[in-house]
Amino acid sequence: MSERYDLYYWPGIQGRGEFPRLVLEAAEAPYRDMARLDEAAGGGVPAMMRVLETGIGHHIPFAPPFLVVGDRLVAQSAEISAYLGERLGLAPDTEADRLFARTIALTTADLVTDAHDTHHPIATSLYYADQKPEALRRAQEFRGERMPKFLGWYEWLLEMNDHGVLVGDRLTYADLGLFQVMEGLRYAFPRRMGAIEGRYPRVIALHDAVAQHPAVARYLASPRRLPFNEDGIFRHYPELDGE
Ligand SMILES: N[C@@H](CCC(=O)N[C@@H](CS)C(=O)NCC(=O)O)C(=O)O
Repeated sequence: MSERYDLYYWPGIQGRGEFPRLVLEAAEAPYRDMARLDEAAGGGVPAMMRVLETGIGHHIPFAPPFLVVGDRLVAQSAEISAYLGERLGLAPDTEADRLFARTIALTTADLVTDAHDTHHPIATSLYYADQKPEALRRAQEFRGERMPKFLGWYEWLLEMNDHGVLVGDRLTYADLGLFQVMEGLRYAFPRRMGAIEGRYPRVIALHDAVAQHPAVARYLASPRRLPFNEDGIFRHYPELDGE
């Protein structure tokens, strides 16, 4: 497959762009990370805005991340990951498993939104400082109810499958997504994760296996992998964390 993949997203953060980016990196696919390409070379925010305003053909994405491959445009982090995974050998084989991999990726996207909403429970357009009381309540609920519910579900899927992956018998984009949320949750909620992650040994084993995947390990050690920060989805505000 010699087609080039152009991934568009905001520069400076991992954010939701990191989900398709990990698929491209794990598959060692030829891709341009448009967020990190110089504006002078046709990348950066202006390039992203151009596609958001004019689309590719009549296909206009609602929000980044989105992927452009020739005359095709795909948006939604889970949908891009599925598209790439299925083309690049990081998806299961059977239709039943492929559908379930999509189900997992979409559920992971829901978890990402829940994590985002801990620091922006009222409006993305407002500063965190302007919605802090609501954020404190939302984060408490997220830590107490949502984190164990999501992590327990992943653990259960791994318990049901003998292959050490969430679906099918080899690593897929669904597993890469779980790796990324584990990284994000550990960054944003280190105290909570320290208190509960021992309950999910299979999730941790899969996270560690992904980190050791040769192409992923090379990517993680490279400058292409940005550190988490307080502009992204997973933010470490100590007051939102707790055991
Ligand atoms: N469900 C979408 C959410 C996309 C999204 O919320 N993108 C953010 C950046 S992470 C954005 O720039 N949104 C602009 C907006 O919603 O107006 C996905 O998973 O890709």
